[in-house]
Amino acid sequence: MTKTAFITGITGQDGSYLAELLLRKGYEVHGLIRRASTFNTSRIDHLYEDPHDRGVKMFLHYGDLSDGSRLAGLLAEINPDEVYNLAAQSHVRVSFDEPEHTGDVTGLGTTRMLEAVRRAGIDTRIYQASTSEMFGASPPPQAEDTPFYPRSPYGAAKVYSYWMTRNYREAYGMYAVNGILFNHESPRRGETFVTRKITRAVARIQAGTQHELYLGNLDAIRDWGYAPEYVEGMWRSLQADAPTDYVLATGVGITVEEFLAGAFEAAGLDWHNHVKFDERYLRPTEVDALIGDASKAERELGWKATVHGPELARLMVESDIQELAHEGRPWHDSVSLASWEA
Ligand code: NAP
Ligand code: F7E
Repeated sequence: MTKTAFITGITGQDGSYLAELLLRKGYEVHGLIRRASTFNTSRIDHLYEDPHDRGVKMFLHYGDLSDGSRLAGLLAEINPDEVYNLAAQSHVRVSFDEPEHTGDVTGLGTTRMLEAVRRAGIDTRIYQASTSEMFGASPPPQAEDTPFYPRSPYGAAKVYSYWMTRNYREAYGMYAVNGILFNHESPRRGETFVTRKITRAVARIQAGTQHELYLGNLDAIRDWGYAPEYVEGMWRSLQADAPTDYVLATGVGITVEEFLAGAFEAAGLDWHNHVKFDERYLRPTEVDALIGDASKAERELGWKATVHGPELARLMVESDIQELAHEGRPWHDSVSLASWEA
């Protein structure tokens, strides 16, 4: 029997990789997209099929996490086996500028999804994209039982979503799972997150079209993994017999400066010659160190991250150099995913 999945945030980094994965597994995939005045589907254009053709497996629906009645209508109509709630205002720094909007979408948006499923009365497994930002000031290593201490409006909104997901599981017996995701990156990473900001700049500096790169705090430690591996972990989390929450992380933490050095080295450059400080990239409250303990996911799901730190920096730099050389090329990744297709 063909399984059906509904993905919010399908146009984002993770949504695009997850859509690919589920299509490869034979799912019918439905995605929520926002109406925009310009095209916002560049990450999934290569998956698009004309809905007039026969045998189409991917369908896109306009909607927004701020619109509960639309979500309820779509959930009742699609009746998916699995829902992946990946949509969010996901930028930590921006959440300080837009705390109310972040609370509405990243926080209440999750409740709207959960409530839409509950009211539709459908038998659906739900994956909530929770985050290591919920741990905030709690020192590493962070695991499923580490106390939350969020340090941003984004982190606080995700803590609310985390508890709503658990509450719907406990109150209504719903199969609802939190994935506590540590940072994960890729050539499709949004251009204003620090890894991609760095790797795009490296490509431009090497090409001679950019000379300086302005950054904020270089001392923060992050546990950076590779996004395609994390969407595999999301899917595995929904295949378990019983719903429970899982940390997904590499277990390796490096500083922003170490990632920076690795990225510049990958192009034969020295970051000291190009990087300048700009305080606008500092956050009012910073998360100093996130290093995850994903042993539960390894034990119960057989999931283990294999790409991190310098290798990740290298593959993102290579991709940005190629992208600059061949503007408009289709998305491509340099690490084989074959081993993840269980
Ligand atoms: P992303 O690239 O920023 O994608 C976010 C997605 O959410 C986009 O598709 C965006 O649509 C959509 N979206 C934003 N506001 C929306 C709204 N009001 N209604 C409907 N859709 C909306 O994020 P990502 O890196 O793929 O992350 C996926 C999820 O995992 C997010 O919930 C994020 O908070 C969480 N997470 C990510 C990481 C990470 O390191 N990547 C770590 C922990 C947790 P547009 O394309 O139209 O903007
Ligand atoms: O910052 C520092 C910054 O914005 C990483 C999201 O996916 O992961 C992500 O959130 C670090 C921070 O990611 C710049 O201060 C220095 O310490 O790439 P980022 P993030 O804040 O860790 C979590 C797990 C999520 O859930 C989020 O959705 O880098 N940093 N200079 C900078 N950061 C940015 N963006 N820009 C700079 O110029």
